[in-house]
Amino acid sequence: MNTMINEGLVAEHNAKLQANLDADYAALAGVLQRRGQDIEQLTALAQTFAVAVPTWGAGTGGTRFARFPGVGEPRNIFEKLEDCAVINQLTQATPAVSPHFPWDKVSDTAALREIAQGYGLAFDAVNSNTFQDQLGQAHTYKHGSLTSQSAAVRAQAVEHNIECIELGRALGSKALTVWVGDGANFPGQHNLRGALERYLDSMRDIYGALPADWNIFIEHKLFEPAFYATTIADWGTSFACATTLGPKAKCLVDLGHHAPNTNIEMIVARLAQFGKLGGFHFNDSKYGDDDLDSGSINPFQLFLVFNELADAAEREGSTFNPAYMLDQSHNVTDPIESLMSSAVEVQRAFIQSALVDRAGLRQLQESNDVHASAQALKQAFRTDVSAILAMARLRSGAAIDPVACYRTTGYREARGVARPPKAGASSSGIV
Ligand SMILES: [Mn+2]
Repeated sequence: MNTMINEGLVAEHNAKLQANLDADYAALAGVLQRRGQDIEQLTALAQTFAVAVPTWGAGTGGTRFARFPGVGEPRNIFEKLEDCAVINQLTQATPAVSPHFPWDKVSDTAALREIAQGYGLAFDAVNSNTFQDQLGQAHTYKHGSLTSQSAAVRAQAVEHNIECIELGRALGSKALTVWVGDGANFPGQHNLRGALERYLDSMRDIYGALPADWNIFIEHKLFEPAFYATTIADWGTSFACATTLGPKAKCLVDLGHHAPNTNIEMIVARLAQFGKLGGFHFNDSKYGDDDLDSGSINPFQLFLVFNELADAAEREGSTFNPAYMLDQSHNVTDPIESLMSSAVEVQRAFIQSALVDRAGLRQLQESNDVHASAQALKQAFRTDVSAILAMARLRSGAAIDPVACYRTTGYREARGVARPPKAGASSSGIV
């Protein structure tokens, strides 16, 4: 396998930190043993965790005000794959990438797949983009795409999504994520029901082009760029559309796409209950669709989401398999550092949720012991599982401390030389 980081550097890093890790691991093993939990099982579970990295996350995102490019940013999909390979090499938690078209479109898709495989990377859900115009495009999306009043615009948007499916097939992907910014900025701008009817008509055409073993994920978003009424604004609309379209259509939950204080874990429980939870875009936020690093603002919410996922997994068994993807915008950090630490934070919530004694919690709930029920979750959330995550990485050949290791490699500085800024190159595209 091709590695972007010299394996000797990773081994050197791990050798320096291993004695401390062994001590921390032994101490945590003792704490967990007193609770009747086996640390080895948890470490093995942590080694199975995987979350996909979005190709657009490898570059600096920027805001609507400005974009401040970082040093040695990737300028195309091949360079994005190099960075994704670094992230997976040092965390062993991100074995797949989620591409976004048309940015990641290349002339030889088979060659792209081979290069990714060379790094040990697969392709997760593909993402379409009808929220901005591309050079040479026949019709503008200024007034909508899948919901446009114009049949020609809708046809163009449908055709793009079908092309994404074809590209995804060639890459080995199994799902298409559709997010549209369609909606209205003013009351009266469009007919609220008519827009959703047109959306469903367009989506039926896309759904019809799905291979038998594919899913289509509907991503909702409360607002922006439509500030008055977004066509697919909430999980209820997403659920209704997914149900109308058929069994291959499922809902995608982006953690940043809800009103402040929304109980997202309850949405997760509802979608799981009715078999419509397709996947996640993990990120964090304080106010709106901030696209901040996962777990950086509200790690308890992330834990509670995974607590519902653990409950669903226990009920549904191996058929319950939602897609996990990061979806973040990195404006003031090195995207590689943000993506590595975010993958670890999502993995942390996954392991913390595994600490919950589910049978014990059910008993507490049945006996209406409210305080003890709440404490059962808090105890799991308060447990520092860092040593489990680090041991899982060590055993999988990754770095005990991914960011610290990355900083010893000089990778970013070397990319600064190898990737001089290119006029017109864009790596953004955050949904
Ligand atoms: Mn998203």
